[in-house]
Amino acid sequence: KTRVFSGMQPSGELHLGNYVGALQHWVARQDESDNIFCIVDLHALTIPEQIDARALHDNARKLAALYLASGLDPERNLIFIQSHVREHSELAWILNCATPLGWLQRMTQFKSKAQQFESTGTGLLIYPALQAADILLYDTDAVPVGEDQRQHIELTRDIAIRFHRLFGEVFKLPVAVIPEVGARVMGLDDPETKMSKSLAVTRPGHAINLLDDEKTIRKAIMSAVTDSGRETRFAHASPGVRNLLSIYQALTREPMSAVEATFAGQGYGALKKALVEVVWETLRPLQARYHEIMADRAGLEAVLTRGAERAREIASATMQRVRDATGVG
Ligand code: AQP
Repeated sequence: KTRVFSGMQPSGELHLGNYVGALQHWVARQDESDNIFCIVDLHALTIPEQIDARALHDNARKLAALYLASGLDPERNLIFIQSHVREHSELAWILNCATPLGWLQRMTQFKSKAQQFESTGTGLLIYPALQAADILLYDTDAVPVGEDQRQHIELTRDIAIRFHRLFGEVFKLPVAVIPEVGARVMGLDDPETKMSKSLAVTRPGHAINLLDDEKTIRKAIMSAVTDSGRETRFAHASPGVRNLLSIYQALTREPMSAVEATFAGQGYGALKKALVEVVWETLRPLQARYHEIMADRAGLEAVLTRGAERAREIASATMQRVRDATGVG
């Protein structure tokens, strides 16, 4: 079976972009592959100014609960917290040594995040090598992610290839799997900017969080930026309208032509109202399951402990191959 690996940072609540671009697809395809889904808490440390120890610890559990509440079955998917498996940090160091500095400095996510903060930690720069370690440890074939991660997965392949040239073949080369619809959900308040966790903190109306109540969702969608026309065909719509149509299409899984037929000749008010309904129909049951899961913290910890044990078995075998190839250990 194809080995699938992906993860998310516990750096705040998940938003609809994370769900539509990644999580929804993990759930939909969970029977097709051998799946490993990680909560990448070490990655959240890359912006240390934003870290509160208790909140990070809690957010990792909340993110695990959101994975389960979205429909990932812990029996069919290996779910664990990255820092519980020490091999991630160990392999990251070795991959850092094999990664030319220029490759990391070229990453668009690094460039844009480095601009947002007064001082930049080294972790922000070398984050993609840790991500490469996450993926390569598990002999991953496919990494289902949103469009913004395409460059990092390509870098993962390049790092593996360079490692192979230096030390010999050890890793499987993974490919990014990016959905056709909803791979880049844009901010509702600004359709030129990607919907993002960090912007959602300071800009109400930018994102819809998976745990938002109906009123907040309605307000964000009804005030989403559109234009003064009535164009609801994908190819001709303005960026704001296209964003709403794409979210609608991703959540209903209707073909583009059916979505266009539904809204043909209607104003944007009708599209927004329909979208509020579709989003709430998706999130209401998800939230109910989330609260049930969070009420059974022992059950959740058990899933994560079991996940880490199974992950460690795979990761330690790969690390042994890396130690043999490099001569450390
Ligand atoms: N706007 C988006 N549209 C579609 N997919 C998206 N993803 C993120 N934003 C969008 C995908 O969600 C997964 C989450 O990965 P992450 O936790 O590493 O998220 P991130 O890229 O750091 O998320 P944010 O929200 O954009 O956070 P900040 O503000 O910190 O940069 C990935 O598969 C990602 O592609």
